[in-house]
Amino acid sequence: MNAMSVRTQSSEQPAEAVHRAGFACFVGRPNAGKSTLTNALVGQKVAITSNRPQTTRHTVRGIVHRPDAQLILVDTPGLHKPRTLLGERLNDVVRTTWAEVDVIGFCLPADQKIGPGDRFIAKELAGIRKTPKVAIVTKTDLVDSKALAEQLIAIDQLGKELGFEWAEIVPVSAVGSKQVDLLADLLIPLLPEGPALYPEGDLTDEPEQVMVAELIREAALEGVRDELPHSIAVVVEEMLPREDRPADRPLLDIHANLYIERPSQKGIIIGPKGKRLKDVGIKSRKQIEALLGTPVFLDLHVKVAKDWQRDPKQLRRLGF
Ligand SMILES: Nc1nc2c(ncn2[C@@H]2O[C@H](COP(=O)(O)OP(=O)(O)OP(=O)(O)O)[C@@H](O)[C@H]2O)c(=O)[nH]1
Ligand SMILES: [Mg+2]
Repeated sequence: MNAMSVRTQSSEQPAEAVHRAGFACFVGRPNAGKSTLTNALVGQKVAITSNRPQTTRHTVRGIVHRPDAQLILVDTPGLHKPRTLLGERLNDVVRTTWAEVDVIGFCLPADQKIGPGDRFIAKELAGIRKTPKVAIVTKTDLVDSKALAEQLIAIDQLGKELGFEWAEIVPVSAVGSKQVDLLADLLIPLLPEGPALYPEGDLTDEPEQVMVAELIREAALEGVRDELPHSIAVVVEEMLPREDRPADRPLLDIHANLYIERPSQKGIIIGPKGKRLKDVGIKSRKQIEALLGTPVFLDLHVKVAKDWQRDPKQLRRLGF
């Protein structure tokens, strides 16, 4: 099979009686588009996304159900040069994950030349001999066909330099919904035969409390700059149905803390007259209500957890 071919429609598989189920992880530099692609394949938001690097901070499983297969995607944090203890922990999570899955999907954005960060990851992947590696060129909507072709050739070359062949090289656009289904078609044959691992209809195994915290963090990431995105952490302390509500008008009380690292960051997060924090609350509440299917009262507080990215004790408290 020619791994370089850009297929515009699903490759026709012969009807197979076997059922496959297994894990494919997405790895790559921060901001490569891993979480957006995970969501596009699952057909629902299971992982938060942002244009800030290092948005994802834990592995998120998204489940794709097909009649002939169950493809469990494991979205991972972007692998990067760590500057904090948090960064080291995130990289450890990625390395543990790719050692455990059936297929590795290495995401490289179409609009950026292969850089030292990508080479570093590819070199490590070369060491994992037993696992098939699929190169995924993301964000193809951002480039023309000539640039895309050059990127495909460069990626093929990268594999050869490191002494391995990609099982496939697949260009996709998660935002433009291009070749996303094809990617699933190509990943599934690389999974082992076996029965479904998750119940029909489950799209993720993220606990609700974690998803809620992530939606708040996603809203808080929007519009903040510099180091601030890295400094934000969110913990949902409590989710309880409000007592004394009529059965047809339930309300869920959610108490959440938004942590930052320094007192000086408080003003930025809260904004003039509290406007920013209020907007974060409104925006995330809408998403939380859609996720949980119930009206929500969101009680959001900003707290300082001094230098939490570097402090093992604080990291543990925040769930890392
Ligand atoms: N134009 C375009 N933008 C995309 C596409 N996929 C992702 N993006 C954008 O790229 C940015 C990063 O996307 P994420 O999915 O959060 O990237 P990630 O690889 O999960 O990043 P980390 O979690 O930080 O490692 C976001 O602003 C996305 O909207 C795509 O197919 N086309
Ligand atoms: Mg991500």
